[in-house]
Amino acid sequence: MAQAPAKRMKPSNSTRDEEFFPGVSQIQYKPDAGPDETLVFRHYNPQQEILGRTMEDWLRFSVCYWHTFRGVGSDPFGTATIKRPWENGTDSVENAKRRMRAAFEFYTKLGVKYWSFHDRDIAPEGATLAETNANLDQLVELAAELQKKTGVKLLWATCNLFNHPRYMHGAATSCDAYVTAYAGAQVKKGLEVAHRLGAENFVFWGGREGYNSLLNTDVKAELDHMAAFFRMAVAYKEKIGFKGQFLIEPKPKEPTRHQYDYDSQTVMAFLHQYGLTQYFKINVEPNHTTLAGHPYEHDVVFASAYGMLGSIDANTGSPDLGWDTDQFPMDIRNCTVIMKTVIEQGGLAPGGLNFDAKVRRESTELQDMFIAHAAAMDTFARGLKNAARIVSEGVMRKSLLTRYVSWNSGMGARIAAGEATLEECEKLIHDHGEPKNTSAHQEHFEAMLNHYI
Ligand code: XLS
Ligand code: NI
Ligand code: NI
Repeated sequence: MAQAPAKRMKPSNSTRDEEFFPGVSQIQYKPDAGPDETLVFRHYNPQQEILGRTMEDWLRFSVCYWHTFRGVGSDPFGTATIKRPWENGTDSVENAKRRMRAAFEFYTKLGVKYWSFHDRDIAPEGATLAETNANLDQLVELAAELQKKTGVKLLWATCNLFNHPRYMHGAATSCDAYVTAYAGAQVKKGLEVAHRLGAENFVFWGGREGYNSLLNTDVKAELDHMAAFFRMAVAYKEKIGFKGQFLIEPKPKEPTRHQYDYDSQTVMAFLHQYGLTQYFKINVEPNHTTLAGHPYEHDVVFASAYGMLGSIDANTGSPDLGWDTDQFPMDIRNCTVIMKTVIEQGGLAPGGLNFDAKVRRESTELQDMFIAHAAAMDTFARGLKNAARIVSEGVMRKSLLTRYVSWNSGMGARIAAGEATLEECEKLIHDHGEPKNTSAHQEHFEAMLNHYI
């Protein structure tokens, strides 16, 4: 595999001064590509219309900065395996700028319209908050310039409130109020940056908002503090007029033993409990969903059912491993069921499909970055086409509605409308006896899904 794709690389005709991917030109739509041509799109044809909207509009692909431009292939057992040619091994602002130019060349050649980042991905931390913010400003100005030049937009920004040692006990849920105040200062700046770059969303992922031991944790106090922190963020968002959608990204654990934003339902209950529902939606990451012990599409379906699905961190894991391995989504069945929900809710905008995914640490060549993204985009494009047929033909939906037909009239309709009483229930059963057993036809549904995949 290492050899084969290299031969396919064409010399680039770019006229830029500095080219970081000279071996790769714009990825093309080539429906008749052969099986080993993996630097093309076979299905993703951005301007093709599906159910009255372009594929590009349905899918709203985004590349994440942290994995694709900061990932070096290290894991808990091994150091870096990936060395990118634009990196000079320093954490300087100059190196960060070169990296960012490489990133925008990548987005353009891949043909995505969006990117996403954490504040600390794009600029080095300084000795003080003031120094850190000054570094960030330099990179934000470059990002604004590159966004303008390329037309690539910011799907979302977020603050890294988990990596620095100060956040070891959490950020919004730290036992140390001074640390929470630091996180507040960081989020203030993060919101200003998101506003400056026209971010369409702003994500909160509470990496260390959870516990490792219940013996040393006041869970109620920590959750109260988290709600208070979110209220400060909402107030500042409104003050500066930032219009992006706030998103919370659930994850059940890792790095903490238990993370408070466990899954979609937990986040919705939290928001409801603290009166915050109207200010947030959910950014579902399927690898987190499976980590929570749910089927791949579970959180997407649950969030969407309550009108709370805001965006998707499109990735997958290896359920046999039980870690957040952030692999590229390559499973057509999974992408089909996700896109079915997206179509049913009328789209994801202002959210999108953000590839929170990293090439394996053994995939060390530059072209692997392109192949991984292009193949995952193609998988979602296939999923979109399949899902469009499922939704427009309506056969599966009809079968589903048939299961619930008893709720449309009589006692079912009265219970659903809140008009029935327990006494009426009792009378009905005395008069008519045992319910008839009806089949769920699960295999019928599975076979129907396979028809479309
Ligand atoms: C980690 C999360 C993280 C968020 C952004 O597991 O997926 O990458 O998406 O902080
Ligand atoms: Ni994520
Ligand atoms: Ni993740």
